[in-house]
This record gives sequence, C-alpha cells and structure tokens, in this order.
Amino acid sequence: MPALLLTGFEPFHTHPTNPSAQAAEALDGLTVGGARVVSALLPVEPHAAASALRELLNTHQPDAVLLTGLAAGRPQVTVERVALNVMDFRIPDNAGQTYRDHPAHTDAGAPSAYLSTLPLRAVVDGWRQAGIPGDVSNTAGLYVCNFVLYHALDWLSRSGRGEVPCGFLHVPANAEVALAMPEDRPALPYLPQDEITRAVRVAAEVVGRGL
Ligand code: PCA
Repeated sequence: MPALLLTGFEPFHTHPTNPSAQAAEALDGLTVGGARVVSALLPVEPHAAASALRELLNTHQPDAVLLTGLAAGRPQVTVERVALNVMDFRIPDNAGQTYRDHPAHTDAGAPSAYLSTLPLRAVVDGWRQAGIPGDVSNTAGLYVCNFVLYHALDWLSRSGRGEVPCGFLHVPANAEVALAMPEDRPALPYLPQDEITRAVRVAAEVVGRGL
C-alpha cells in the first residue's frame, strides 16, 4: 500500500497547542484514500525541521508528502501553491532565532521558488464536496512552514523523486489557540479541532486517490 507522510508542527510563539499536530496525530496509521498515513511532528526551528524531514523522507520513502502547519488569523483551510527561497521571520523560532532577508537554501544554484506538486484544485474541490470552505493560498509566509515546504520539494527533486506529490496545508486556529489570545489583541478566527482534522483527512484522501 502506498505511504503518505503527514507532518504537523509543535506549538510555537504564544500558542498553547498546534492544531496541525493534533490532526497529524489523529490520522496516524489510518488508511486514507488507499494510502497508509505515517504521521510525524516537526520542531519549529528551520534547520532541525529540515533534518528531521530528510530523515523521514529517507526512512519511509513516502509516495506522497502532506506537510501541515498553523496559520493563526486565516479564516479557512488553505493549500499552498509555492515555497520561496527566503526566510524573513517576524517572530523568533522555538530556538529564539530570527532570520531576516535570508535565503532558505544557501546553495548558489538553489531556485528562487518551488511550486507545490499537489493537485491543488482537486484538494479545494474535495473540501467543497465535503462541505469545507477552503482555497489555494499564494503565500506560505516566510517563516518555518515556507522553509520546510521549500526543503521538502528541493530534497525530492534533487533525489530524483520530483514526481512524488508534495505540498503544504495551512490550517486556522482551533478553539484552544483562539482562547489563548490576549484580550487586547484582535480575536482569531477559529475552527473546531475535529473540523480541522477532517479537512486534513479529506486532503489526504484526494492525494491518496491519485497515487
Ligand atoms: N506554523 C508556522 C510554523 C509552524 C506552524 O505551525 C508557519 O506558518 O510558518
């Protein structure tokens, strides 16, 4: 059976939890769309996350890669179109580092960007058919999620596995994350965790069916 690697991120910044981690944990080991889900959590530190991801790609040799993370403030689930070769952090990572105007990959030949190799429109259509509003996003930000998507696509392409569908889902806050926002900050839009998990599952189904 094909294997689908599903990653979520650890909590970061002031957020008490990360809904992407909860979704990944809930789906670990399930058969979704004819593929077996292998879940893992990534640290919110770019270099540690990239080496953990490389290890996962080598160990599991997945047939598809679905990376997920929290985009606090987005009102609905999104599937990212592109990863840029830029790091420009507005908040420090979990190691306390803030990279500004810095390349994600320092190799001279590293491309400026990679496009997601997921079937973006099919994922959005799958969500709609399941009653979940969602969209394609044209920026994954310039923080750790963008970095990890860039490195996953770079690694697959450099290791001759560029045909492996790989991309990134950004999920909104869940109630726990929204409740933890200080009252003097704008309220965060949120989705119940079960709905976030369902959205990740539907995206995995669409990707799994194409394998
Ligand atoms: N979201 C952050 C990093 C970890 C996460 O879940 C991001 O959007 O870059």
